[in-house]
Amino acid sequence: MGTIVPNDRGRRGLTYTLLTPANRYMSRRPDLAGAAYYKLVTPRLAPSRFGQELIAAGEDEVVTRISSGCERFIIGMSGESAVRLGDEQIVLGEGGYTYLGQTRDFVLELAAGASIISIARRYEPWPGLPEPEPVFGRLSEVPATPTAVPGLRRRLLLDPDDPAFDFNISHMEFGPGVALPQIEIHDEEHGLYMTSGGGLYHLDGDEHVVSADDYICMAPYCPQGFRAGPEGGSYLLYKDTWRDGF
Ligand code: UGY
Ligand code: MN
Repeated sequence: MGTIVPNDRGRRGLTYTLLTPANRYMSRRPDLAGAAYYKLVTPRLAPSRFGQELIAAGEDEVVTRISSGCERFIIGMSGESAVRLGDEQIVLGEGGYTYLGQTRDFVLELAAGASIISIARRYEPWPGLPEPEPVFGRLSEVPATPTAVPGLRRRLLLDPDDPAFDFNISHMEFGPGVALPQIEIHDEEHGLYMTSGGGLYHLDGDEHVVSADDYICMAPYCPQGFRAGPEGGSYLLYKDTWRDGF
């Protein structure tokens, strides 16, 4: 007997998953009829405390009201997308993003063919700190700050010094051959979406070739490291922050 079909790098490890475009499998939701809807991770993948999804409109536009009781980060990946908050329409488009606290109800609009990534989690309040106000920004306008590693720059899309946020989103940008300086092992979990280039990802003792549009979910304490390939690489990184993990 031969193999069923060749696998395409997708993997479910004990402390991580790697989802490639060829391994993703579409889900359905009543408000997203006609759209491609991929649940990259949900809290059903224990012990994940967040969800991340990719929504790509088909031939029809998507207009849906979101009132889930979660805080959300939404970033436009391609085409024309927008968020309507009360009377205000905030255009996202490629690289435009928003953070909306969990008490905000809003309408998400995607033109035909547009796509977005959305991240949601139940907000973990901290005594004395208010829910963060809505944030609107554009990836290209966030300063890319150099790190201790030459050739590695990081854009922080939410205010890293505001402890009211219980997560942050970074855009990590690696020059050709540039690597993280250590195999990190930490309590915070990650949702990682490769936005360009590629390289080699170390995940809990395994090494995987990764490229644009791959997705990795890392559980707490998943050993992790990355070296970019000859064209460099970048990824969007969710990381919980400012809380004690309990
Ligand atoms: O901030 C981080 O944890 C980051 N250095 N991790 C990663 O890129 N895998
Ligand atoms: Mn990390």
